[in-house]
Amino acid sequence: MHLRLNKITTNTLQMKKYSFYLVTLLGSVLFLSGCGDQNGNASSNGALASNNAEKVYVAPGEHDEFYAFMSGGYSGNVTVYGLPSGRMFKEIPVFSQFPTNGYGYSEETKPMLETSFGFIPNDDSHHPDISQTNGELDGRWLFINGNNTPRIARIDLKTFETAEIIEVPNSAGNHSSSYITENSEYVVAGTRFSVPIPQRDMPIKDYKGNFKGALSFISIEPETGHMDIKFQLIMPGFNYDLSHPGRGKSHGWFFFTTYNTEEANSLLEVNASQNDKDFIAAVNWKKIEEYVANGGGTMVPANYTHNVYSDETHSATSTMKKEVLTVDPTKVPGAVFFMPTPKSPHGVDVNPTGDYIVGNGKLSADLTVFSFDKMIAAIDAKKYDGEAYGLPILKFEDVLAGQVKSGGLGPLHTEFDDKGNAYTTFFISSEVVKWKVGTWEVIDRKPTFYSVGHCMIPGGNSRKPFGKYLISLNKITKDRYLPTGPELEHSAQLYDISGDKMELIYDFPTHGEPHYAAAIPASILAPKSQKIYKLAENEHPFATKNVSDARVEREGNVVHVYMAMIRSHFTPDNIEGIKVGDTVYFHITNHEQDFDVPHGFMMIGANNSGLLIMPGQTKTTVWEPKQEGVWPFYCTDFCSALHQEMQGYIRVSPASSNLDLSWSLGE
Ligand code: RUQ
Ligand code: CUA
Repeated sequence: MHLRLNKITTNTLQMKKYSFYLVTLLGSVLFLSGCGDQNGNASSNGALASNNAEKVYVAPGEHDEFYAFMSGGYSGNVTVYGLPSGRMFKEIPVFSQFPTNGYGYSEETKPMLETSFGFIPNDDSHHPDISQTNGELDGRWLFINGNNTPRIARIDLKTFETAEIIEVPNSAGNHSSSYITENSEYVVAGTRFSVPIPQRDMPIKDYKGNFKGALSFISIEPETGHMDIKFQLIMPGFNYDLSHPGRGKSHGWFFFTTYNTEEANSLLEVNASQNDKDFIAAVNWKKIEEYVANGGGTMVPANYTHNVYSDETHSATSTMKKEVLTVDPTKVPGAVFFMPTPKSPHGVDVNPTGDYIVGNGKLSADLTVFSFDKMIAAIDAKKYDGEAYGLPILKFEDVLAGQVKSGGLGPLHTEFDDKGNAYTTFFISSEVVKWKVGTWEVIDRKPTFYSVGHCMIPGGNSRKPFGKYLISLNKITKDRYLPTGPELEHSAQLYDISGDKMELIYDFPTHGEPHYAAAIPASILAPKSQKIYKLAENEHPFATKNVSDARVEREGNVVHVYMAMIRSHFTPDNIEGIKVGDTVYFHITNHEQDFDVPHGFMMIGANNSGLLIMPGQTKTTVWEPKQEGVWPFYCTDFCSALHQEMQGYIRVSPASSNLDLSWSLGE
């Protein structure tokens, strides 16, 4: 007990040091009052309460209450955790090649990573969001943005696999993404960097007034989930940082934060902080939808890929799309308004009823809360405070609902519980602050260790949050865990928010850099989780559905191996007649029809990843034998007591050899 208390005191001191460093760095005159409060809180830190161990303990064989999907940041992927245990269940490959199971390496999944720039092996994934029906999580799909090469991915929550990726043209730094409207009509993707539209060779100094920012509304087909860019709003050349949908009464609107309304192109850390206020852009997407339905907008040439994975063929296809519908917002009166928001806002968040829009000005101590009703009243009264590039600016005082005098520094993101409370993370003062929606009073604050980015409450971005836990997704990990050299995993912290005061109950490391996360009760997802792929429904063109069909075929220098696998044998397991210079495709079908019996495949010297093949599935890897000899392959997944026997040989002859193909079928 005593030791842990010391540890917390040390951490608090280091946190203060770190905070100080950052504040100094910012060269800001912001005050430091937030830290004083934290000292008091740290000594009554919830981690000392003995029953906290029970709160996070999920006994062996028991299941967690929530699934949490964490973005992987620069890993490009999504990781799946259980709450409250913090146990990691799966890493879902999305935008990155993943040698663990061959995603992005197998012939079937390579098309998933095709873009207009060619094949891209990775990305930076930021903000997952779960599909909704009537504003509540429905657990069908998870969407996430690729930030670097602008893309949106859809993950199927039956298979926990990436099912679709669409590229977003006219965008760069796809950050104000991938948020869902309350009936999953659209997943929205906004550009962070404004760029020349269309892209062209021009001087960077001519940015101002010439670069533009695209906000893309991507429709979601209600049955299949298939995505299609319905329209792109071509906005002024600001940076569009984050966004959230309206809900309830504000359904039909979407809110985007902007910064760099100065339109600086260099030294942004100084030049983009000149304006006291940037904007939250309020977009009436229903109005634009109507405009487009009546033939509005301009179809322009564009190149972007649409990659779709099929569970029937176990293969992805990549299609290059050639045009996109753009909309000039000044041509749609009543569609876009700017609300002035202090101090370079980062997150913009909408409360569960849809009444309030919270702007988190990251160079500020206060939060700015706008009223949706007041916004509509100001729009109806046409009370404007000038315009920016032809788009009306509303008067700050007219739309302001209240300000949260937080006492914290560097607010980034806000989430909501089901009891009318909001929770905001503060990066600089390293804390989560709980406040009351409507009275704007601060109710509680707890330190995070350290430098928190997003926080997340299951369903916190919906009409129906599950306000039992909050996770803070922290950037700095040092001294929370055993050191692992200079590179540390980031750290998540779990707070019990069921009472009046938040209690820190658990720490756990996360993979990559989780920005946002999304969580859902396990009771919604677990019963639907798919266990196998049915072999009878496998429509892969190279599937070997009967072991007797296993064979090897040559077409010139290309050899196709139709291979089947079942505990604990490959058919065929001996192949002769392969030659140096051949390209050999192994099309391997797993004949198991039991849950959790994958087999693996690796071939010595293959310049490729191995495969991990699920029951009923077919996957293909390519091998180019470079040396004569007899070369083994084997199963990489310990699948039975005879797993070590699951192996085979390939005889490779010189390029000039006349040896005919032959293979063993185990007769
Ligand atoms: S985000 S915290 Cu605020 Cu994309 Cu990272
Ligand atoms: Cu199959 Cu080990």
